[in-house]
Parts: sequence; structure tokens; C-alpha cells
Amino acid sequence: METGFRISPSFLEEQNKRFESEANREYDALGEALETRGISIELLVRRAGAFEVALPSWAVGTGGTRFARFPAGGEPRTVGEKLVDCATVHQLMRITPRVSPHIPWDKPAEPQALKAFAESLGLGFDAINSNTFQDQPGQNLSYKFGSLTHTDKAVRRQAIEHNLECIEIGKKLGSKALTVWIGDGSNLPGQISFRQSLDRYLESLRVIVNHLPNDWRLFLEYKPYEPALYATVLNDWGTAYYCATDLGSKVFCLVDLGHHLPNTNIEMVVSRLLQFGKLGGFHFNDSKYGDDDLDAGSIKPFQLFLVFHELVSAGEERRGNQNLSYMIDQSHNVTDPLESLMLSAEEIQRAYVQALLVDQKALAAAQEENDAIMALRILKEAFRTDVTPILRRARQNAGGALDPILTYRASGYRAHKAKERPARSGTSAGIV
Ligand code: PSV
Ligand code: MN
Repeated sequence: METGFRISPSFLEEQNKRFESEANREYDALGEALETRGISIELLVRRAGAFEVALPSWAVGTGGTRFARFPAGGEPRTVGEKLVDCATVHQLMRITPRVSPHIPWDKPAEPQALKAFAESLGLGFDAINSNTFQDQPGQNLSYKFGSLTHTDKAVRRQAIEHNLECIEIGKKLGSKALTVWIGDGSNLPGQISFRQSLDRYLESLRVIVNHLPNDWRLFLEYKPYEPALYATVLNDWGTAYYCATDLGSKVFCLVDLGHHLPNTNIEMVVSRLLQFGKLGGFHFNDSKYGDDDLDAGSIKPFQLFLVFHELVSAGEERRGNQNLSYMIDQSHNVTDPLESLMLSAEEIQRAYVQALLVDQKALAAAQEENDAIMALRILKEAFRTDVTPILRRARQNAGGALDPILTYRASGYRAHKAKERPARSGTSAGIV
């Protein structure tokens, strides 16, 4: 597999020189300010550097809505090209070393060769995603009325087989988890039996779980609506928690931030799942109205911070299952997808580092004393701290870019790819 144009290490170094003196000045100033708060900036740089979030293979191409898609030049046309784009994000960011593949969109002709190619780019694979929410060309039976929960056993069997195939591909790629999101549900009241469809869901999942290797986990991704517009089978975290508990110790819930009705207290959902030992991971993104798949931290950065505060504070208390998979799941309709991914990864890392700044002891004391104002003030003090110098230093230490977006733009990466990857003809709706 060919990589085509790559940003050279010498170009990256040259670009970093442009930003170095300002970055150093700001780092020193923040270091001093944090010292007066009794916080070591070096420790935060180390923890920021150890942070990782996986890239969604499906988000390096331009996304779309059900109305249209407006692709820019240089879109990846193959799974190999998607990996090259992910490698570029990782080269600049240094915190995105894994890619979450989606089958059959990324179905490799030779999984071992794809794994080797990914490794040659410094990448590995995160959770593998199955797809029974679309019919594929040549598929025997349709998922129009459901997949794992379909009334027809033969359709359920086909959907189960697809998931088993995903596990087999994932084993060859080095994945350690399967994410199952289904579009099953109903558009009209009375269309499905809520009880029976959930029973069928569990029955199908049980077969899949039985085929899961011992060191694998299975993530149940819930969503309240879309494509089913009246009711979905796995609609919320409570149902996901019930199913994950029923299905045993390998099964966990996946929180896609966009999969909640407006104003849901997502940080509390996260806290509950963590406390119950059933939080498996995240699909990070942001939303204004529904499952908008907007860039992480673009709409509600305080919410993202509060999610990480729950994770960090539970970690401090040594509670919950902390083996979490952090993944991005976004649709980039009007931006260069690589720029969106870089910015999003940085926003997620930023929320994590800000959460590390929370004075946990002072917060616990404020809670004991029922001092609501002081408790909020403690959280806000952490949230207001501009940790950019820490993120920059962590990237620099790992050989990444001080300013990933400007470096990417200066490299002409997109223009190079536009030449190397002539656009496909025709229009199609994007992933929603
Ligand atoms: C569904 O909305 C979802 O969040 C699932 O994670 C899918 O795998 C992904 O988006 C792409 O369609
Ligand atoms: Mn998702």
C-alpha cells in the first residue's frame, strides 16, 4: 500500500520553530501560576502526554446530512488512504495512535496486510464496529425492519453472522473490542413489541458474546432515536446497563455524547455507569439539537469538562472500571475532516487536563459543608485555566506539532492529496 505525500519530519521541525518562543513564554508563565496553586506543570505535561483517543475511520472523509454531501478534494477512497490520513493526524497530535474501523466500510481484502500497513504508519486498531443498519450490495435479507431484533430468525442470524465476522477481522487487526450499534426500532406506535424486540436483542447478543475472545470486550451503544423515529430498541443508558449486566462481565455500555435527548445530564450518566462498573467507553462529539456529530467541545465545552471531572474524580477515589476506550465519532460536513479531528482530539485532551486541575480535597470539603458556591467556584477555577501551553509541550515532547492546524495548512497536505486522489464521480448522501 502506498502512502503518497507525507509531512516530512524536517518540515514539522521547521514549523515548530515559528511557534517556539511564544510557546515557551506561555509555558513558563503558566508553570509559575500553577506553582502558586501547588500544582506541578511537569506532572500535568506527563499526564497529558499519556492521554489517548482513537480516530473513527469513517470521519476522515467529508460527512453529510440526508440532504447532501459536499466533499472537498483529496478524500480517502480506500481504507489504506483513510489510515494515511489518520497517521497524519497522529503525526501532528501524538495522542491518536489508534483507529476504530467500521465493517464493511473498511473490510480489508487481507487483514494482516492492513495491520502491517497500519503499524508501518505507527497506528493500531481500537474497537471494531459492526454495521447492520444498512443493506450491503449482494446481501440476502434486508435490515429494513431490523437486524439483531428482527421478527424473522433468518435476518437475526444474518446480523449475528456479520458480528461474528467482525470479531474474526478484528482479531487479525489486533482489536480488543466490538462496538454494536443497531438502527433497530420503530417509526410508528404499535409497529413493534417493545418487550419482544428487547428479548430478541438479548438473545442475539448472547450468541455474539459467546464468540467473544476472553480478552475482548463488547460495547453496547445506545441511542434514543434515528433512524427509527418513534422508538429504538436500545434507547438509553438504563436499558444498555440492564442488557450489559444481563450479558455478563465482557459487556459494557458505550456513551456517544450525541445519543442523548437535549439537556440530558450526560456527566451524571457517565458517573452512574462508572459507579456500576459498566462504562466501557465513549464516542466523543458535540451536539446542539440531536445526534449532530459536531466537533467535540465546540458547543458545550463545560459539559465535556464535567464528564472528565467524573472520570478523574472516580479515578482518584479508585472506583469503577477505569479501562475505558476513548473514541471520536463525528461527521465533518463543512470543514477539512483532518482539521476537525485534530481540534477535537485537542479539546478532549484539554478537558481531561482541566479536570486534573480540580482541587479534589477542597471540593470534597465544600460538598461536606453544603457550600454550593464554593463547589462551583472550585470547578470553574479548573475549567477557566488555559492549559494550552501544557498540551503544546506534551505534543512537542512526543515529536508532534506546536500548532497542528497551522502546520497542516502550511504543508499543503490537502492539495497534495487532491492531486493523488482524484474525486469519484456522482453524489451520495453522507454518513449521518
Ligand atoms: C450512530 O449514530 C453512530 O453513532 C454509531 O456509532 C455508528 O457506528 C456511527 O454513528 C457511524 O454511523
Ligand atoms: Mn457513535
